[in-house]
Amino acid sequence: MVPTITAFEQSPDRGKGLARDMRVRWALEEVGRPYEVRLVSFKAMKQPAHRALQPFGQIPTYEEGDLVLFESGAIVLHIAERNAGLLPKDANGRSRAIAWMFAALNTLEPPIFERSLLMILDREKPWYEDRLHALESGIRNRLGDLSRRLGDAEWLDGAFSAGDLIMISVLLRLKGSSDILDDYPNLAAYVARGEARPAYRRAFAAQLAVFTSQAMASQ
Ligand SMILES: N[C@@H](CCC(=O)N[C@@H](CS)C(=O)NCC(=O)O)C(=O)O
Repeated sequence: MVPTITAFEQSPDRGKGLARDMRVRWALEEVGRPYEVRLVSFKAMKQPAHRALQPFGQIPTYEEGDLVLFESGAIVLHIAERNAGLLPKDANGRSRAIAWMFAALNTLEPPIFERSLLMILDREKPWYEDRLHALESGIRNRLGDLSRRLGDAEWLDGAFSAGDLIMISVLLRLKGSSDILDDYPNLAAYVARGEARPAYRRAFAAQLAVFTSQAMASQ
């Protein structure tokens, strides 16, 4: 059965990989599963029909037969559990890969995402610079720890896994809006390795195509 995911009809970054359908597309590409995409407007996202799929009125969602899922991490975990290629075969290795998914979503993504929101919404506030500084110093602490753990390894724990997929997806948000990652060369190289994967490139192209085709249609 071909799953259907939802994505932004109008994305703030115009399909440059930051919206969270990207990580779901990437996971599906990694395991070789075709998928369909239903684009939703900001207005439609907040209507009851979409909230039945995603209680918070957000994207992405995932529908496959009777199953409806929300939360990008849960969706990627589902894909990784049902298809070969994103989780190690041994039980302990699987648990460790899942721990890295949680680390990315719980420990890294909150301050990184809050920094992005701050830069969009609060630039004019008198406390903007102080808050930015506090967030960036917290982010740098986390990146330092992550960088020391990764060392010169290719991926976080053995072969590429769903843990790397989510971690790289989260770190990518820093790339477009700062040069923070450049201070951690092994993390910058780690992110670049993720972006170079054919599955990532296919997913990125598919997300971007939504917006390039809209631009062409409006000409
Ligand atoms: N924790 C959720 C976050 C989902 C989320 O924030 N989605 C954003 C797009 S990346 C969204 O729909 N934003 C519009 C809104 O919140 O109104 C997940 O990982 O799926």
